[in-house]
Amino acid sequence: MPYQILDVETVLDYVRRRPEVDAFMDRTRELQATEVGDGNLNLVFKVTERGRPKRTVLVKQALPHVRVAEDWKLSPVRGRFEALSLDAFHTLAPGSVPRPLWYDPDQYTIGMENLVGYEVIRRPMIEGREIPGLGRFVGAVMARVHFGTSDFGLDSADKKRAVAPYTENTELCRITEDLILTEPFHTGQERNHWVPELDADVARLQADDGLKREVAGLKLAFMARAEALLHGDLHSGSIMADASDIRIIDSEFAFYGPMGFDLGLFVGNLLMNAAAQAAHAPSDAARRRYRDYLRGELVDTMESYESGMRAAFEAVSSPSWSAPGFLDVFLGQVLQDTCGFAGTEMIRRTIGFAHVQDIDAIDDPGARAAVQRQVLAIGRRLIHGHRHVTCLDDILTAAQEALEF
Ligand code: SR1
Ligand code: MG
Repeated sequence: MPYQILDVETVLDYVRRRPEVDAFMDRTRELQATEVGDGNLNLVFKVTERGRPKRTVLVKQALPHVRVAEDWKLSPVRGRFEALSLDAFHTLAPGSVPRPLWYDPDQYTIGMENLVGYEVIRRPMIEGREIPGLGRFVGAVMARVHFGTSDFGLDSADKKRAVAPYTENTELCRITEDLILTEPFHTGQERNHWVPELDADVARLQADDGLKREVAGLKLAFMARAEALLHGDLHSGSIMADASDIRIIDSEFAFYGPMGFDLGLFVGNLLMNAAAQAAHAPSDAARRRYRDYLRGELVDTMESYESGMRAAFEAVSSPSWSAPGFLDVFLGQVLQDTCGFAGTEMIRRTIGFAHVQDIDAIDDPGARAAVQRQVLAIGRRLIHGHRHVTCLDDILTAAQEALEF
C-alpha cells in the first residue's frame, strides 16, 4: 500500500490489520484512537479498545516533514532508525523502553507498547516533582547500551556491521550538527531565536572565538567518533515515568557517536531545570530542596554509568581494552564530552531553533530572561572548561557558581 498519512480514523483500520497487537488488545472489538504526539517530528496515536483504556497499543508514524514546520522536508525513513534502536535498547536493557511490536517500512510506522499511566517527565520536573531513581536508571541503561554496542562489547566485524545501517540516518544527524553544534554559536542563522533582553548576551557569546573552537571540536567528535549506539536525543521529553517505573522513548536520532553525547544532553536538561526552578519553585526552601534532588540525580547518573561500564569491563578479555588504566582514561574522556555536550544543549535550547518548556513556561519576561542568562553562562562555562574536567564535581561547581546549586 502506498504511504498514507494516518489520522484518528484510518489508524483504526491499520491496527486491525496488524496481528502483532494481539498481545495487548483484541482488534476485533470496537477501537478508538487519539493523536497524542507533542514532539517536533512525528504523529503518535494511542489506539484503545473502546471503554477499556488498558487494552491499547501506540502507533508512531514518521511524517515527510518536521511536524512543527511543514516546509522543512524530512524523509520518513527515519522511522527505521528509531525501530532499529528501540530493538537494540529492548535487547541490551530489557524494560528500558516500550516493548517494540513492528516496523512497517511502507507506512513508516512503529508499533509499540502504550505506556498507560506514564507521563513524559518534563512537565512533572518543571512542577518540582521528584522522579525516584531517575539518575540511577539513565546511567545504568546507557552504560548497558553504550557498552553493548561498542568495540568493547562487540567483536570488531560485528561492531562495523552494527554501525552501517545508522550511517543512513543522515538527515537527523544533520539536524543535530546544525541545531545543537553550529547555528547557536554563529551570527546570521535564521533558525536561531531569542528574546530582545538577551541581545547583548547573545552578541557576546557569538563573538567568542574560543567557544567556537571548542564547539567545533565537539561537533567533529559527534560526526567522527563512532564509539557506541547513541539514543541521540536524550532529554527530559524523551523519558516517561509512572510511580515505580521509568522508560526511554523517541530514539529516532539514534546514531553511532561519542558516548558522552547522550549523557551530556541529559545532564544539560537537568541543569536547565535547576536554573528554571528560580521561577517555578513556590518558595526558596522548595527551590533549594528540588535543586538538591537534581544534584543527587546528576551524581547518581554518572555514578551508575561508571559502575555499569566498570562491571561490564570485567568480562572484557582484549589485552588492549584491559590495559592497566585504559578504562580510567576512557571514562575521563566520556566525562569531558558529557560536560561539553551539556553546554551545547543548554545554549541551543535558549537561543537555537527548539527551546524547552522548563524555560518557555516562565510567564514573567524579566524572570525568564534572568534564567536564560544563567543557562547561557553555565553552558559557556561547561564548553570552555570541558577538556579540563576530571570529576563530576567540576561540572557541578561550574553550575553552582551561577545557581547556588
Ligand atoms: C527539527 S527537530 C528539533 C529538535 O527536536 C528534537 O526533539 C531534537 O531535539 C531536535 O534537535
Ligand atoms: Mg524527540
